Amino acid sequence: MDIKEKIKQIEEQIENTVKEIKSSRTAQEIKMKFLGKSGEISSLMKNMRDVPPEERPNMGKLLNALRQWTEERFDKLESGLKTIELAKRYADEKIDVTMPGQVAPDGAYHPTTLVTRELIDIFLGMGFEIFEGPEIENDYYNFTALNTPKDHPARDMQDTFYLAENLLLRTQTSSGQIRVMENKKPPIKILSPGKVYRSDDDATHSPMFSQLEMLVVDKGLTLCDLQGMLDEFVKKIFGREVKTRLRPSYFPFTEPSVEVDVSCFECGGKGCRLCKGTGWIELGGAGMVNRRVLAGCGIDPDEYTGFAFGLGIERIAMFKYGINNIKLLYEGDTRFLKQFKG
Ligand code: FA5
Repeated sequence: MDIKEKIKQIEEQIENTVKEIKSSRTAQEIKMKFLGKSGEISSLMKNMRDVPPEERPNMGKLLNALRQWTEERFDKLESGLKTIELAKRYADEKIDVTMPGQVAPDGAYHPTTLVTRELIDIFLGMGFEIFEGPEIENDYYNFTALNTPKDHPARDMQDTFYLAENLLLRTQTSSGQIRVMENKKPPIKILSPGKVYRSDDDATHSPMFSQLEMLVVDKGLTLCDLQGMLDEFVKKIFGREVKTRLRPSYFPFTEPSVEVDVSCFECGGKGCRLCKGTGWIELGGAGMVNRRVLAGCGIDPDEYTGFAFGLGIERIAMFKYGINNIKLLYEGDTRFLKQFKG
């Protein structure tokens, strides 16, 4: 076929194709079909080799003109389509700033989080450091090192979830005491908050709950130091008029051991429903760290003494906010939770 005729045919083909193109992207793709390396115009150019030398200059001119025309034709089309596309995008994304916005509901901190933060804040103010131990513990840290070897009757005080023979869900944050004392020499002043697990389930007991452990080890500490610190802590969290009382108790890892009570902040100690008529509310367990526990961690019990205290965080949240069933703290019911918006 005559080259001029071929060029004309390509031009017509381009004009027909261009009419069908609706997007700048297609325009770009089709342009490459004509002008790309294996495009139609490029293959015509390659055929120049077979043209007699005297016709080459003229033919070269014609083909260059075709290439330039094609390029311009597509560029014009593409830029026209881009303008239309941009205008459409602007129209689609147009925002009426005078429309009322969609307000996302505000979240609120969970009461357990609020109380945990408040407790931590108080102790940090007294110079404590935070230590977080693992929730999956081995038998040694949760029991044996806490002077509760296998077959010790005190193991029955807590119903344990075992994962394997030596692996369990920790029943108390006291396991953190050992992990700290093994790695740090006195003076020690740590606070260890976290989740603990026991096979317990009623209105005031949950299988998963949170504890806060406090441990101080130094030279010359006595039960009076423990009482002084608890007094200060209780006044900060419940108010200056609230009193503290220590009652004899038993924990294998403390000697002597005490139960810490506070005077009922609802009735001031006269007796009411909250304190079940006793005038006192139980906060948690405490005591002087047992000599055997200190020695087992490589701390000389003749040189150092220590005291520890462990409380249930949900229990404090229940007292503080008047919550009568611990389950409410785990159900995630927003009607309950939004009442704690700070
Ligand atoms: C202990 O767990 C000791 N490790 C505390 C301790 C620490 C003693 C340091 C001495 C020195 P106890 O089992 O009493 O003690 O638990 C402490 C607190 O956890 C309780 O006073 C109670 O507030 C809370 N608690 C216990 N079981 C549950 C439960 N199932 N659900 C919610 N709170 C619980």
